[in-house]
Amino acid sequence: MSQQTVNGDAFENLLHEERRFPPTPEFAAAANVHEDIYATAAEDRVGFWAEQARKYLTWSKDFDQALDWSEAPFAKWFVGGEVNAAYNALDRHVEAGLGDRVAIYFEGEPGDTETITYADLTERVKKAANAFESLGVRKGDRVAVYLPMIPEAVVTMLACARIGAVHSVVFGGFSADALRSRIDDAEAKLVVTADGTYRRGKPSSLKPAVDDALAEPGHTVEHVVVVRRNGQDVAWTQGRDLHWHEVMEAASAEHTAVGHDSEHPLYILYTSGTTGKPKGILHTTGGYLTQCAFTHSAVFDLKPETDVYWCTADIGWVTGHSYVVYGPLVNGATQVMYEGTPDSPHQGRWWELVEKYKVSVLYTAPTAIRTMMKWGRDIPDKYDLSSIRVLGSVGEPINPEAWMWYREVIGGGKAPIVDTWWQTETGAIMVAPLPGVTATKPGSAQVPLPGIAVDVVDENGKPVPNGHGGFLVVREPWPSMLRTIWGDPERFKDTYWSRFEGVYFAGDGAKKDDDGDIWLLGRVDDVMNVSGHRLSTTEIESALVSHEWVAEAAVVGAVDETTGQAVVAFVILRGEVEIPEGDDPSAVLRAHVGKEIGPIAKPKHILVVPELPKTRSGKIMRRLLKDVAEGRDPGDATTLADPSVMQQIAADLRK
Ligand code: 6R9
Repeated sequence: MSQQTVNGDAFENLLHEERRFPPTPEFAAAANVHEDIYATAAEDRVGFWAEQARKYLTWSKDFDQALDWSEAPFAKWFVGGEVNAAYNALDRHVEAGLGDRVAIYFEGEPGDTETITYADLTERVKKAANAFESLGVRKGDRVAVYLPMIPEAVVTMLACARIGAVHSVVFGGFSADALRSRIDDAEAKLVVTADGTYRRGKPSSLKPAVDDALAEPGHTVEHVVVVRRNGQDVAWTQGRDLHWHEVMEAASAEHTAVGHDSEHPLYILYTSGTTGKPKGILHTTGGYLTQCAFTHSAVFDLKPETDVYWCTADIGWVTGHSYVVYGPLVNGATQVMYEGTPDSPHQGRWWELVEKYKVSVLYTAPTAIRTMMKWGRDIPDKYDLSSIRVLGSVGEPINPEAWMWYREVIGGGKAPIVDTWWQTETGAIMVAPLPGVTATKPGSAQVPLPGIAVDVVDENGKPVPNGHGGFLVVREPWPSMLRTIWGDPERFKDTYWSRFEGVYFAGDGAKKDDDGDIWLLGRVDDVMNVSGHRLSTTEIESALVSHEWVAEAAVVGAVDETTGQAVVAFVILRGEVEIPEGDDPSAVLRAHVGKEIGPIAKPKHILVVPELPKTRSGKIMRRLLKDVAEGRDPGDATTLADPSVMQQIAADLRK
């Protein structure tokens, strides 16, 4: 049976989650949006988005048509409108007298800090816009960005947007080869990078990878602008390489933003497909900004005057694009930006920052939460986290256990948690509770946002009834949807629009519970088939993590002669647990999964490991674990945050 089939019986073992956390009356009363927003959006979906576009953005030319879907699946939103992303993120706040408001509290890993107001940031972006133009970058040209989490990353992205150049941010953790293939695919004219950064207290370099990437001729890059960050020695190619500080010093601080067409490309961001070369996801301007700003305000209940917001995502990830750069700045938020790792110089670094800046809205990933759980609650308990009033989660399903820990330990038992489902392709949040409206439920992303038509369908594209699982789809176009795959419109149609007629196929398994709330079950290729029973990796991982010994778990289906596939689990135990003498963790955990889900779900093997292989965006690389589970040498591990993890696991298994 194909791995890509999920049917109504797929998830017989649905989680039964009875806990509910309604908003307090005070929170609900003061919230940015209320219950009636769902009905308003349902009445006139496209009109609703047109209203948000005019509410959240300043258009230099108003649009005539909200949506043109006549060439579906190629959408055009806010047709005829003109808008400048950088003007919306910067100048207009300064013009409104908010120039002194802090835009970014930057905290470097070594402890250096910078407080950047909206006026400062606007000036820096104007200079960078002039500087890039002086290097020959024109509207429509592509600029590759290979930078750490430093303010120059934000400045670069907004400077590109200002002049209509298309940025393509590449993770600082990616190899020279990965960088080169992305530079080539987008035909980038300029690369902006840094000498390096700091990771876990040590300098970590970036510029050498750019040099390697550009060593072979045949590329389109004319200049490389290099930010001096960690001061390490770097090789220099005369004529090609330029120092950021020199270029910026020479540039004028006067730059007038002009509106770009609503459908003008804003950026390309590469994301890995199931096979083959990465897909260059293309986002355009008006629709993307509208949905980023709306969701940032509605889902996080952001109050720009009083909140201090912190999204821990790297700008190399879509979350960094939509919820570090565009959403928050368009909304005039004050935010924290942190360069380094959460355990440098100590495991309380994040909580120290929350206390120091009085962070009130925190947005992070389940993998980080589970890591913090593993380190133990006594670490966050040392800090004053009472400023926190909303907590967000993104990137993976959040297990109910991690959700509860997040709520209790970080949110003081009162901050609502918003579990936000979306993708690089969707551009902005699609499914999430609204913190002043929805009674939240641990582990579920729950409800499509107003104006978003998400559904769960069976193999034939028919909506599943409550209590059943299937595929997550989007039925109607949405403003921040990807417009195409860069240079490959056929692949765009094949990948997303061919599985079911006329609807967007997200590639995620999902179920509707008895209340109709949506639970995400991982990628459809993460569904296992054990003796004809369909099991989701997420469900078994959730069951494992619900055991008090377990901090994190990853489950894969490994080929098995008798059962088709067998469940193999990799677990990290919590630092603080003491396992009673004579207890075998594997046996105890197998029994626990049997009790939580049913005997069929019991992993055949449970391997206790020190770490799990993860990408820098925090997603577990199950492909590599599958290789190990099936006795193969795991292949390319260069996209891992820590490539040595696979060696550690392999060494452990040989013991
Ligand atoms: C924003 C982002 C997209 C994939 C997506 C899904 C998983 C993201 C999730 C979630 C369950 C959530 N995912 N958020 N799964 N619950 N709240 O992560 O984009 O890097 O493109 O990944 O991440 O599998 O399809 P991206």
